[in-house]
Amino acid sequence: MGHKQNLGTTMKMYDYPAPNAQKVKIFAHEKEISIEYIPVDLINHELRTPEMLNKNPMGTVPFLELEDGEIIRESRAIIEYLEGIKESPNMLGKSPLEKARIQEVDRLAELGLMIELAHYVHNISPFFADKGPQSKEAAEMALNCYKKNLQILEDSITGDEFLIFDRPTVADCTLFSTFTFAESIGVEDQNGFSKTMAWYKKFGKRKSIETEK
Ligand SMILES: N[C@@H](CCC(=O)N[C@@H](CS)C(=O)NCC(=O)O)C(=O)O
Repeated sequence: MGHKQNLGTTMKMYDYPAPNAQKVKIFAHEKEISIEYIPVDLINHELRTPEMLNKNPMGTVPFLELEDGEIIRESRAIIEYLEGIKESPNMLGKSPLEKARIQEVDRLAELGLMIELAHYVHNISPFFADKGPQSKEAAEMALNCYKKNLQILEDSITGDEFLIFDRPTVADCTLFSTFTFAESIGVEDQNGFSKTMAWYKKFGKRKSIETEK
């Protein structure tokens, strides 16, 4: 496998301080995979230049450019590629049941929390006002879903240091970047959940987070 031999050489990740990119960076730091991070000026539409759209027609970050020019889009696809080229530490699950359990928490963090926050901010923030109609009701509905899913998360945390099992998994990376995002848009509902917050504080002290800052 050629890509295994190229591990940590000159992969580039196009990057902006936003949750999907941050999730991948924390994951790569946890696995100690070295990547060159290329900052993209998302606010000034650098993702919409022909050169960038040629690399990623979706016009989003993150995307990963391999040494041979292959481009991998979608944060989850990048994460699976990184797990494939460096299997240890395992962060996506070893047995079928572990994989399923990790995926359950990760999907809750991504679809139940991160995406609801994105719906909320798209419907409330002046920054998105020219992107289409906004609705206060839709914003409120998204925030209500966010709060409901926080309770489900709180009840499902089985670990102390990590969300699930006794090691970091992709779910920790997704949730940490989601809460960073929540703080950046002024959403504080997560603060009321004690197990969740205890995890957030502990995970925030990891080297992967220090490196990410
Ligand atoms: N499903 C994609 C979503 C990527 C995404 O929405 N990225 C946001 C930042 S977190 C972005 O680039 N937004 C810019 C835009 O939509 O114009 C993934 O997980 O990689």
